[in-house]
Amino acid sequence: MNKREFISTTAAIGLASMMPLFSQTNNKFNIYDLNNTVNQSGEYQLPKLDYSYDALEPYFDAQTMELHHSKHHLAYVNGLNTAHKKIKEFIETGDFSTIKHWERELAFHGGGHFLHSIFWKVLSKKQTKPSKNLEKYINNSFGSLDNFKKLFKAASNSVEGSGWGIMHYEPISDRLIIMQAERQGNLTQWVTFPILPLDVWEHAYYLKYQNRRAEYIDAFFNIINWDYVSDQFENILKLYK
Ligand code: MN3
Repeated sequence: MNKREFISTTAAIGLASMMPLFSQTNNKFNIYDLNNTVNQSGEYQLPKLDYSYDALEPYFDAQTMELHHSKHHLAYVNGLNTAHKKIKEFIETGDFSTIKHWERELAFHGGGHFLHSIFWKVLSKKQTKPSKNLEKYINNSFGSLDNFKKLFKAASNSVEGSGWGIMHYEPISDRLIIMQAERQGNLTQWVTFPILPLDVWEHAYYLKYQNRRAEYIDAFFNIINWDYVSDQFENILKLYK
């Protein structure tokens, strides 16, 4: 009996408690190239990086990259799996008394897992440029690539406490916007696609840049993987055009 048959059989004979913790996924989500963030049995997993920890030196140092990926990101993956497990238990027991806490955990660790997964992808030392179409959107939305950098830097640099600066595509207005996200998601809005996230938590830069977040942001501009950003932007546009 394969897994799918097992699920339908157990459901059919009413053994809901025997259902696997995570439902199987199709892994057909093409945007962001993030299929390696969930395994075949539906559990979240730490994605492998497309490059070595020292690949972004001297902009992002190897020690920070290793800690950031193998410790910090892994903690979000584990936290997200735990939150799913707990919420599944609530469904089974009917006791939702601590749901508020675990919904916060779900959002916090889920935000952490997916933003970091995209963050690793938007980094490269290949000296790439935005595609023609993305450049057109950047120009229409901000005036120029230079203006984009000014706004992105100001927004990222002024995030209060831990969080992110993120360029999003907003389908409703068909333009790009830049938003801050406190922690892993506060201050965001819905129905937008993050296409260029920058982690501005201290753990992302403190070893090398200490309190000089602005220098860290400048370093980031040197290693943006515009090929990836452009490709994912095109994938998102295809959903709407
Ligand atoms: Mn981080």
